[in-house]
Amino acid sequence: MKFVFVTLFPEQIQAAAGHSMLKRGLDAGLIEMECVNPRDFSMDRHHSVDDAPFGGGVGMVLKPEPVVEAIRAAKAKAPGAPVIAMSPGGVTFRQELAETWAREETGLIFVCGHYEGFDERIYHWVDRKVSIGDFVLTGGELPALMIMDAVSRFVPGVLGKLASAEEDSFSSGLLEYPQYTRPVVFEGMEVPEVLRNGNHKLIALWRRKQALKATLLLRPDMLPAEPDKQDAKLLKEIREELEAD
Ligand code: 4GO
Repeated sequence: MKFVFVTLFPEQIQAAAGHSMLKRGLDAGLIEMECVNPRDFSMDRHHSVDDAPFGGGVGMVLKPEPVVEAIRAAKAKAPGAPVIAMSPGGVTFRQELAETWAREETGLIFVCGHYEGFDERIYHWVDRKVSIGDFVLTGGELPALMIMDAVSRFVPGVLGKLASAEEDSFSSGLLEYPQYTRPVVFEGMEVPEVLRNGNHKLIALWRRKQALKATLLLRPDMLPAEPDKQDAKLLKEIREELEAD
């Protein structure tokens, strides 16, 4: 999977990709990353990439010529890859989209804006606008990096041999159950007995119940509309226990 960033700040991308799992994935060649800087395609004397908005108003707008030339260069580096503009007005990015892109695409091109955004005409070269949530940032780099991270977790090998992105929260449709490691007692708080007795059936049941409980309390919108028999029983128990508290 190749990620190409159209960005005025390639150092920000390089810095974020130089650690932990992404670094390992890049070093192993499982994922690739490249940056294309619109400033390198600016033809005027000062290499300017922005200009004042027509019609007046505050701030600066990114000029179309250097951005579109940078998108063309990015397309040459990742043929067939969708061109994604990071924008608070785009469709909200979700786990399912991360999974789909990892499965179906060989590359992704992220177009990262700054200042007051792009000249509207660049969107002729963009396949879709994507947002990571309902808030405005100073640039599209952080959202694009988050998407690269979420997609990379689904690229085989990036998480390592044993871990699997399909098994974790959101992909399973529920929030994560609580995890514990040593020590058994920390500051008076004990690891639940069931996790220490080696009964794998009971452990699986306890984890399912905790995942349902976390989802009920924090993201009830994510609960299955028609739970199976076991989930229905666990949810009934959880509701009764919460009422007793
Ligand atoms: C994306 C880009 C927020 C998001 C952005 C988001 N802010 N919620 N800012 O995904 C053009 C100028 C957009 C700065 C960019």
